[in-house]
Amino acid sequence: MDATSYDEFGNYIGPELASSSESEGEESDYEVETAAQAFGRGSAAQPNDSDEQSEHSQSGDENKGYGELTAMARRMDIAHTQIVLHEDKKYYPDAEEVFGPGVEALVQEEDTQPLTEPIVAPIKVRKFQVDQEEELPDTAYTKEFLVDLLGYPTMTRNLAVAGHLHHGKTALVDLLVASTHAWPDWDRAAPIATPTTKMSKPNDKAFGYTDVHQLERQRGVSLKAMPISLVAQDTKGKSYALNIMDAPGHVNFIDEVVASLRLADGLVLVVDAVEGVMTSTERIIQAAVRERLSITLVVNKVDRLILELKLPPADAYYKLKLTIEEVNSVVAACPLATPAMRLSPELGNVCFASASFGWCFSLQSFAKRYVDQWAMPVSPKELAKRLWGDVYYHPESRTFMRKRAEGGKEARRSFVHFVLEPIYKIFALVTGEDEPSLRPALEELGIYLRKSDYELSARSLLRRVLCHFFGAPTGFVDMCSVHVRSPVDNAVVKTEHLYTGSMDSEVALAMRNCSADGPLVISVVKQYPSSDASQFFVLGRIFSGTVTADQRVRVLGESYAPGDDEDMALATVSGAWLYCSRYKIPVSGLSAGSWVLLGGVDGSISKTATIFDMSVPEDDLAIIRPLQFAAESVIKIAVEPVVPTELPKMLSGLRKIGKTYPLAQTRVEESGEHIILGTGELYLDCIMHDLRCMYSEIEIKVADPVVSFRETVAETSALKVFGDSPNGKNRLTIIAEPMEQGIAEDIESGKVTLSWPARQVGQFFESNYNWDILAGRSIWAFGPGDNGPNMLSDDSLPGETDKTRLRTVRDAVRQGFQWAVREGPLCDEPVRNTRFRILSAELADSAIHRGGGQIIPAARRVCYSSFLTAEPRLMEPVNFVEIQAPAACVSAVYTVLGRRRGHVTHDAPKAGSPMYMIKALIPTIDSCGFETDLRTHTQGQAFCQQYFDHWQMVPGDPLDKDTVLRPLEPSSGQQLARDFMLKTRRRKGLSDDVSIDKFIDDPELREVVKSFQQ
Ligand SMILES: Nc1nc2c(ncn2[C@@H]2O[C@H](COP(=O)(O)OP(=O)(O)O)[C@@H](O)[C@H]2O)c(=O)[nH]1
Ligand SMILES: [Mg+2]
Repeated sequence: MDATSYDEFGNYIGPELASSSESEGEESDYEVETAAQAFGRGSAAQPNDSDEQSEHSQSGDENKGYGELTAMARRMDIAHTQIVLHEDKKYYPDAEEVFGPGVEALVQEEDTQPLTEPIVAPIKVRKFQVDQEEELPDTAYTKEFLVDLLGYPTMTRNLAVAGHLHHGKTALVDLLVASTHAWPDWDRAAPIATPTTKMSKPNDKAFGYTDVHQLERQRGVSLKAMPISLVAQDTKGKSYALNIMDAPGHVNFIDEVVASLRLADGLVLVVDAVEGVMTSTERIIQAAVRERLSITLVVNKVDRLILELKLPPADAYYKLKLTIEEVNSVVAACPLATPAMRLSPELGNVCFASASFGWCFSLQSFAKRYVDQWAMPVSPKELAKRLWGDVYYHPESRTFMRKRAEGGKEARRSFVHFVLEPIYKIFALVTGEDEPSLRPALEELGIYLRKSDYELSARSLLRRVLCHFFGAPTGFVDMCSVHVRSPVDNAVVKTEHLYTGSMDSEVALAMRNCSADGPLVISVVKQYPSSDASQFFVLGRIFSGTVTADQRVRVLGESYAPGDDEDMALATVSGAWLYCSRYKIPVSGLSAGSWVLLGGVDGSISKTATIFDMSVPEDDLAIIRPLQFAAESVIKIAVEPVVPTELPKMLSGLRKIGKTYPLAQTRVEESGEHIILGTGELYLDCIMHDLRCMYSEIEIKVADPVVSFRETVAETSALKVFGDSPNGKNRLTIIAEPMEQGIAEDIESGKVTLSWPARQVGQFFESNYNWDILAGRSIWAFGPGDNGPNMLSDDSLPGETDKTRLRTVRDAVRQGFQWAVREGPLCDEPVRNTRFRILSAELADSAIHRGGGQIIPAARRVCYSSFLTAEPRLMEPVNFVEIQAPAACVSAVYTVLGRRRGHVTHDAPKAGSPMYMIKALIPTIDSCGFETDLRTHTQGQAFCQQYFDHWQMVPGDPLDKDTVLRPLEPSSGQQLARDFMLKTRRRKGLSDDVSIDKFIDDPELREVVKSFQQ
């Protein structure tokens, strides 16, 4: 055996080739090739002429790998002529040689992975949205047509469907979906009656095309505003693209309603024909008027008048009219409302519906039926005008008249005769007759049903008949197309109302024209998680320009201001879709006037944002105003992971909660507690569900809910309190006093702001609060923030104080004030309704001794000490409660309220319904669990909705040390203030008592203050 024919592993390699220098080169070439192939780098085997060349190429960058290979090949070549020590022998290439530099090879001697952890983790299917459709469903139109139609803003309508809880908003949207989508479940399911207890709706799978969150299904109540875009035809057969937002009705979720209104051009208000206008309906109307939207009305559940209340048609007319008038009176009471906003069926801005029975009509669409069926020689519009109000039809003369009786004969109201009676007849027919007599009657009406249809339950059959009778909801489309402005027509109003930048810029101009070719501006108001909650999509309205996938954009957050671009990020749009709740239609681009769902841009967005494309110069950037809520988050819970090491998971979950709940706030208290603030129990409950199940998947401990408090003063400071700066060279004297009633609310609602010129501010307080003009002008700041309900004013006298010098430290004093009012001295809660007046100031001569470091802490301490000498008090939030209950339960309602410090402000029967309406006030801290309590005491017959209404002073002096608090006993009356303060302080990790010594250095002053306090 020739040893040279074999390599060191014993593999046959053939006889050695000639050993001239040239052939040596060839040989190494050959080996390079095999080696390269062996290492999976076939491409590295380029023709190579000589050794030298390969030597050179070692230094070249792109040939580096190749050079390495050559070197190795040579090593291998030398290997069998050289003596290599055992420990230096290298049989296998190492990881770096195989996979390239930077690769680490891990050799684990023992199994370090715990047994509980699978070696190959199974793929977890996370799905938090029900009934998501993977493929696009069949629709009566093609998706391309919908997207094309959206390119014509005049043919688009953006609508927000809102109203009180369970008045049938989702059912109305379902009706529109059912008339345009293939949705077998809807046809199959029977319409169900309105349940008596509102939250216990049976789990009816077919309903709620827009209710896709798991909790929405379980509880039968919408929790998130969900959009859907579809094409629908009006009575003339003209197609419109409708972008519809189905907003939740529960008062806790008013934030979702506000977000929907921001996207829309018109409100479709849904009101239950039996329950009528409720307080939350009023709040929605006010919000819509504030957002400058057109308002249209759908009176839903008309079937309840017939089936439940069994009203005769003439009375049903009055009930419907009453409901419409109730809405009108609320609209008229809004400060910005105009007479043109009046709602009335003959104007075309009111529809009647019974969404669960599948119909919705306007007078025009009903009139068109008559005109078409009897070939009448009038236009439907003319006929419709005569179908409402005090117009009577005289069958003998076949005329409409304003007079009721003529020639001794009583005529019937035209609405009753032409609209209600036919509907009543169908109801009577279908519920009263059997198939043999029913079939010919229906066929006379042009309704041909299948044999199997007659075997359905009465309700399903009724719905099928009514669906056939009324057809598609063309009347609804008529109403929206005429009475809701198109995005183009509404662009000027929307831009002027919302855009914070200059109205003359090119961007503003494009927005006002709703121009598809202008610079891209999108207002993002909502974020939706993907169905496995791993990423977020943002939903926004395009104000101008066209958005396309892969576009590079600037995302401005809420705190962006010109010159402060910290809250600005660059992002690339990863995809654009039309969002239809259960499916998403991918689009290559969408232009001004539509709504769009974007991926890839949510990274920097916490609540709302404004998106610009890169073509807009930085000087022109300005944000679209953040959402303004009439509500406040006052209930708070503290959360903590059960396993402390899982804190980071919880924090990232909390961030996601902030993204998806517009009004939720999360923050960390000084004690390290993580706090979530929400508007109510249901709101917080949903947050906790999402946090635990969707966003963090860890166990979380929750503390009992508490409320936020406010600190305030009841009197003017008992004496002038002064305080020195740390270097002792500056002295400020400040007193605190309560503000007149109403000022705090005016500041908060923006009725007065310090961005006005001083003269205007002076005039405001002069005319509204009888201040002298100088007092108004001397206001230095509101706080906390720009519109906080406290005030700092400079009331020093020019004789006593060097005003010019004082003005130099104005900013520092302001900062001290802001700091003080953000966290008050009683229990670190914000201060409210307090005015701090600077009476005098002695300041150091040289500027260096009166810098911010000296003045800010001094100002803060003096604010505190003046506050503590002015009878400090605690304020608590109070909820407004609206309770609907049958008359028999009213006394039980009073009992439950009485036990929770609540009191009734209004109690009366609701006209035209068997219910009583009770309005009451209840402290928020006692309102947790109120709803459950009420249900148990009234056997589930009473239903309540409550929301934050105002701040109210807690009885008692929080600093009164004589108050005795017994552990484990509820405090009452005058003890409450101290009880609340101590508990809050303990929770926050503060010492039990507020010592005034901390804020006053001067021993004499301290003695005086103490003597005052005793
Ligand atoms: N009788 C009757 N019940 C209805 C009608 N529309 C909706 N409902 C019922 O009212 C309840 C609430 O409806 P839903 O659409 O979820 O209310 P939303 O809270 O306004 O979205 C459901 O049980 C529906 O079946 C209607 O026209 N007539
Ligand atoms: Mg709903």
